[in-house]
Amino acid sequence: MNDGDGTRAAGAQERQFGPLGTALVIIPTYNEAENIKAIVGRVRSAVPEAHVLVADDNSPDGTGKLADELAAADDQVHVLHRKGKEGLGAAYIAGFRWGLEHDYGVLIEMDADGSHQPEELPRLLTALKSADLVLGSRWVPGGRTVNWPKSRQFISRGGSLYSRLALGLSLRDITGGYRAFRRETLEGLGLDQVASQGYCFQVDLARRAVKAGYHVIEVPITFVERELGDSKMSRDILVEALWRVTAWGVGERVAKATGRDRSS
Ligand SMILES: Nc1nc2c(ncn2[C@@H]2O[C@H](COP(=O)(O)OP(=O)(O)OP(=O)(O)O)[C@@H](O)[C@H]2O)c(=O)[nH]1
Ligand SMILES: [Mg+2]
Repeated sequence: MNDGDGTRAAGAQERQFGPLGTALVIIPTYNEAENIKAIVGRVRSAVPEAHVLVADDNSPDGTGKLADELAAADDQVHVLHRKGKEGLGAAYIAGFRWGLEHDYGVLIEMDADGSHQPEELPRLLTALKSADLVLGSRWVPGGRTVNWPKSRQFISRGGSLYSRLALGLSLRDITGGYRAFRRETLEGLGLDQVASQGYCFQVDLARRAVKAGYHVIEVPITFVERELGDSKMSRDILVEALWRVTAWGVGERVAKATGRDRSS
């Protein structure tokens, strides 16, 4: 479905959706000392009713301590300290579990580096009123990237295209990490089985959501290249994503051909 403003939906059904509860914006961090204060401040201004959870993997640059200072000054800011660097997916899964335990109704993924603009959060939340999962999308009409090198655009578009074809999905931005979930969606997906590394984590969550019949909407976003701090993207993360997506795609085709459904 494409409603004309770039918003696209997969798994669309005419359904009634319940009210959204309080939102928790989960921000995973590894060495984001230069960014953490600004991003938390921007989230608090953009959606004052939402809470923030910083999920820090014991960053050597002291991001966790800075987050503690923000939390001490604001009841709506929380920090999850993890032992060491275990990857973005593991940090999100821990953050999701924390949010579900603390009864939040909406769980949001957002990077710390400013690539995901907090000012776009109200649009994601509005879309979630009639969806199970909203993906912020660079690759639907109206979506765009700012200052992103051509090489990264190529990898991102290529990765989404390859995932779309391999997995038979209609989504445009499958690797993106600016997303809003209803709590029921995460509960229904079963976090135990989600692949936890790098971009695979995002692809796995999206494909599981579509496969489970959830109503997934893509909303255009403007993705801004980070200005401060270092990227944690690596060749290993890309290679892992490539082979895993291929394995999932082959697995699904084999399952279809043999009439068996294997959902992992
Ligand atoms: N807790 C935790 N956070 C991480 C880890 N790896 C990355 N992050 C965070 O995840 C978010 C995305 O990481 P980035 O390095 O910006 O990755 P990217 O956006 O794909 O790459 P760039 O476009 O180069 O910025 C940032 O907030 C990181 O600090 C990790 O192992 N643990
Ligand atoms: Mg980034």
